[in-house]
This record gives sequence, C-alpha cells and structure tokens, in this order.
Amino acid sequence: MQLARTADNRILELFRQGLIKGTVTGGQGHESLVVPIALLADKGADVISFSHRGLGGHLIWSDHLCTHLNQYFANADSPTRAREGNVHHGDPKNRSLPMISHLGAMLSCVAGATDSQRRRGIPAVGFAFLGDGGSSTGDIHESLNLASLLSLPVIFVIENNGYAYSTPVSEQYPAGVELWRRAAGYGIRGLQLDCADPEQVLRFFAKLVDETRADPRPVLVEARTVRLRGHAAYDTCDYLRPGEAESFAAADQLPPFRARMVREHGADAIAALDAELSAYIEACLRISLAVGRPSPEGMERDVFAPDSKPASPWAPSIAPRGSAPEKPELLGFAQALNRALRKILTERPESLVLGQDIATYGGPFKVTEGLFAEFGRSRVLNTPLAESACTGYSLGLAVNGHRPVIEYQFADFSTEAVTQIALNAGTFHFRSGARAPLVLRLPCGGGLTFGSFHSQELESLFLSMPGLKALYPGTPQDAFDAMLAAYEDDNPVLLFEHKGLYRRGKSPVSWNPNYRDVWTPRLVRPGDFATVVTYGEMVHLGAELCEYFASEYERSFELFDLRALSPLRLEAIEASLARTHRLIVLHEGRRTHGFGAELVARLTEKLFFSLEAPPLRIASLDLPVPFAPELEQAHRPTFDKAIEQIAAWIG
Ligand SMILES: Cc1ncc(C[n+]2csc(CCOP(=O)(O)OP(=O)(O)O)c2C)c(N)n1
Ligand SMILES: [Mg+2]
Repeated sequence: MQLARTADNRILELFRQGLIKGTVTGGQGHESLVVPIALLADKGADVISFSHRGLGGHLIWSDHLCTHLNQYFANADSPTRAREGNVHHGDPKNRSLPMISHLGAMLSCVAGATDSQRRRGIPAVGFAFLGDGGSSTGDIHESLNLASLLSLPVIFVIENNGYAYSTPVSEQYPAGVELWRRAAGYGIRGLQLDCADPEQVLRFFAKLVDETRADPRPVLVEARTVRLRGHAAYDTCDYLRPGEAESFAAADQLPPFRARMVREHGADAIAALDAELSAYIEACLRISLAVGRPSPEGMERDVFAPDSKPASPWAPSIAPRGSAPEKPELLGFAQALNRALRKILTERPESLVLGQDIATYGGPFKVTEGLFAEFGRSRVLNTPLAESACTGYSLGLAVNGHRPVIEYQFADFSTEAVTQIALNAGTFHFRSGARAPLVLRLPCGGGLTFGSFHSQELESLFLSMPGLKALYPGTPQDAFDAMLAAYEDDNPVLLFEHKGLYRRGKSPVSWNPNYRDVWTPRLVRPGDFATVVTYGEMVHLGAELCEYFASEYERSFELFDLRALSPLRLEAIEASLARTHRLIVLHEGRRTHGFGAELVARLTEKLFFSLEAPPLRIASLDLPVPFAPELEQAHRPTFDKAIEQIAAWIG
C-alpha cells in the first residue's frame, strides 16, 4: 500500500511537471481495497480487470514497477506501446485485462475470461471493479444478469468513494439506495464492506475468494472507500462541500495502519521500509525516464493481429471430419453457413456459438438449426437479450483462447454493442498486442419489408472505426468459405449475411482448399466497357445489369464481388479500371457516407487521370429504411432504377 501510494503521488508530481501527459487518475485512498484483493488472487489462474484506481493491484499482479511507470510515461517500453496512457494497461497473457475508459465495459470481459478458464478445468475466480458512477451504466446490469445466469465465479467489486468526478452519489442514485442490495435483483449474493481497516478487508476477501472458488457463483460487493486526490490530476475539487476534503483525509486508512505497524514492528523498521521503497521508486523512475520516446513505426500494422496458420488442417470436406466423404452439395446460403458452423464445432474444440434463440429454435433464420442437439449447451448457447454484455463476454473468452461465434439476431441490434465491438474488441490488439479472435454474425439488409430496425446495412458505421475486419459473402460457396476464414482469423471479424440471400436458391458448395481467397475480390464476369464493384445481395443485381447492358447496349461490364470490406484489397479492381476507365459502384447501404464513397475515393485517387467518365454510385436513398414494399423499393437500388441510372450515365 505504501509503494502504491508513494508511486501514485510521484506520478501526480511528474504530471504536474509536464513529464506525464494526458491525465492520471490516482488510486490514493483505494489501496486498502485493491491491494488485499490482488494479494489474495491466484495470479496463475484468476482473471482481473483493474479500474482507473488500480495501480496498487497492477504492481502486485505482474510486471516490474518500471513497466508500469513506462505506461504512464508513454515511452518506447510502455506495455501498451504508448498507444494508451494513464493506468489503461493490463497483462492479457496473465489474465489482467486492460481497461477501456468506457465505464462498465470490462465486467462482461472478466466474466468471459473467467468462464474460459473454467471451461479448461481451471478453478479460476474473476475480479471486476466498478465505481459508484459506473454502477449506473447499462453494461453493469447486463453483465450482472449474465454472470448470474451462467453461474460464473466473478467477484464484482464496487469501489464506492462517494463521487463520480464531481457528481456525488446523491445525484447518481436515489437516497436510501444501497448498491450492494441490488444483488438480490440478480439472484446473487450482495455484501458490503468498509475499507477502513486493511486487515479486515483481507480477511473478508480471503473468505469470499475461497467460497467463490469452491462454489462458482457471482457476488456483488459494495466497498466503501475514499478518493483522496480528486477525480484526476486536473481536478480542482471545488465542488466538494466544506469540510469534506478534511473528512476524506481523516478516513485515510494508511496513517492508522502505519501507526499499528510502528507499534508492532517499531518505528525504525517502518522508517527503514519507507526509505527502501522510496529509493526503489526513485531508482525505477530514473530508469523509466531514461527510456526513449515511442516510434510510430508499426502502428498501422498493429491495428490487426497478423495472419496465423490454422491450428490444424481442416478435414478436406464441407462435412465435419468423420462424416460422409467429400462431394459437392446443393446448398442455400443459410445451409452453407450451418454446414460451416457444424464443421467448426466438430473440428475446433475451442469454438462455441452463441446468440439469442439460436439453440433449440435454431435462430430466426435457422442458420444454427440442429447444432444445439448435436453439441449441447456448453458449445451452443442461447443468450439473454444483452448484446453488449454478450459481446464483452465473448471478447473475454476470445482473449483467453476460446473462439466464439456470435449471432446478432438482426444486424440492427448490434448497435447495442458498438462499444464492445468497435472500441473494446476492435482496439484490443493495437493497445495490448493480444489477439481477440471473434466472429460477429450480422444478418443484415432490406428488401423484405422488415422496416427501419430490421433492415439496415451497417458496414459504414462499423468500418468507420479501426480494428474490425469484415466479410460480406454473396453466394453459398462464399458463405461457407467466409465462415471458415473469419473463424480462423485472429481478429474480430464482422460477417455480414444479407437476409435476402439466406433462401435465395441453392448452388453447389464444395470443399475449397483456397477458402482464404474470400479475403480478396472475385471476378464474377469479364468485360471491357466499365468496372462494376459490388457485394452482398447486390452481386446478383449486378449480374442481371451486366446481362442487360450486354444484350441491349452491347456494352460489357466487368463485375467484381468485393467479398471482403476490411481490409480492402483492390489490386484486381484497379487493374480492371485501368483497362475499362469507367467505374460503377453498387451497394444497398445509403449513398451519403455509404461504403461506395470510400471505394470511389480510393479508386479515383489512384486512377483519376485514366478515367473517361465520372464514377457512378448506385445506392439507397438517404433515409431510414421505410416499411411498405412500395416505399422500400423506392428507397433501395432495383433493376429498373439502376438501368435508368446507368443508361443516363452512358449517355
Ligand atoms: C460510460 C462513460 N461515461 C463517462 C465517462 C467519463 N468519466 C470518466 S471517470 C468518470 C467518473 C467515474 O466515477 P466512478 O465510477 O464513481 O469511479 P471513480 O472515478 O470515483 O473511482 C466519468 C464520468 C466514462 N469514462 N465512461
Ligand atoms: Mg466513485
């Protein structure tokens, strides 16, 4: 506690001297909670995610003090490679999950990584911290409910210091509420604890950790603590009531504990210890201050984890290993996805499939039909209606070596999980160097009279944020290949599945040893007058348009199915455009900020001087997707409208 306190105080000084940038959120006052927990945890098995008050815990969990100081200095040896600051680091290989700023986001990740340990037969306990302010977020509710439902051995610790930045708890929740009592609503144990006496805290958690290890269930602990130095380095604390700062100082646990140590061990021994710790911190500071500044080299590369080889070769068949010998099968798009999932679940023990209504019901589009019966609940898991926590839970599983495939019932509902998908999973490798292999299945698209909230195309939304890969297959064969390719990628991969394709007819699907080619565009049809770039369901409209203009106008279009939207591989399309000199981009998402804008920009940047016509963008109107079929057809690209647009463009 003394080491943590002194380090936090020195860090604050260094911030004020301009040697540390951004801000620092010290843990002064929280040591008597965080330090006993970190001491008690089994660092070889347990899972933790410290909050922005957790330096004392980081010091115990893993790594040298210099490493932690390097994080604050954001220097060349920073554990986040200086891509994050303050205390936003962790040690994923030792199951310390780095926090993101978004309060509440880490609870579900701890639940997932703890479950991952348990699935391996390791009797781990998870520790997840949140503040009194963080307790108001929606993610907290989703995560507590999920952990309770799945009976996960996670100790959720509320660090209640009475304030969230300048907001007192009286403005956070109604008077009379006690946060620990909320546990009852989740069907879990709720406990409260005053952190005045570190020894009492140690005894409390020693018992609780043992109980949780032996009887794996979540528990919610509200721990009363104090925040001695305001919210962060820049906080003036002028919102505190008169006398409040003094009362916090009076509640500081360190002075009485020190007095007790002096009584028990003598003043000289404690003074010697103090001197030793201070000298140690100063020595570490000198080392860390001498480290060079970080280099931007490698930043763009590290947005994604590099490609890796498959864990073991797939059986060369679309059927799972051990079943009937290979022969091409006539399959629809949904069936092809189902086959791929079956193969993954059979041949990859680390895989699991989760989502709403996906078990006995097989999902609204029956993509997971039959999987529950074959693989059971541990591998094919119905989730509650909690997109955010279920994504965080999957991320926790993924960073600990499992490989979840999540179905969002409709892509539209993935907006509930944007923080977890884009900000947590999508940035994970960049800031920690650890891999987060997740497949996020997104049944998307319109044309089916489903209205604004079941028809959206969200590729532009998600791909405007870095760190997500994306595949958008247009045929049953590509759907099968894309599922496998997405599965074995070491990054979060969005798998867009247009609902209009699920039952659009059958075509032969066979084992394709080059299934990873789905990360590059497919030449659907050669031509010389213009290059047409499209993806998803629009590939079929594109093919019809090519046919029409070939027969009616004697103009042949070269048609490409993009297949992979991130990362974009445009080499073949650029080569085509360099020959045809004309570009048509066709997609279902809206025109403004649509994905076509990026395609046109990239391709014209490169080939502007070889173009013989302005690029043509065919997309949906800038509207929410309207419901009635007449309105929806007016909104989205159709055969007739596209013919008119292209004919006018040809002139
Ligand atoms: C979802 C979200 N909203 C707002 C913020 C900005 N913010 C950072 S810390 C903080 C206060 C947190 O209070 P509390 O949860 O009580 O933790 P404490 O700082 O008191 O330890 C706020 C509002 C944030 N990080 N995340
Ligand atoms: Mg607080």
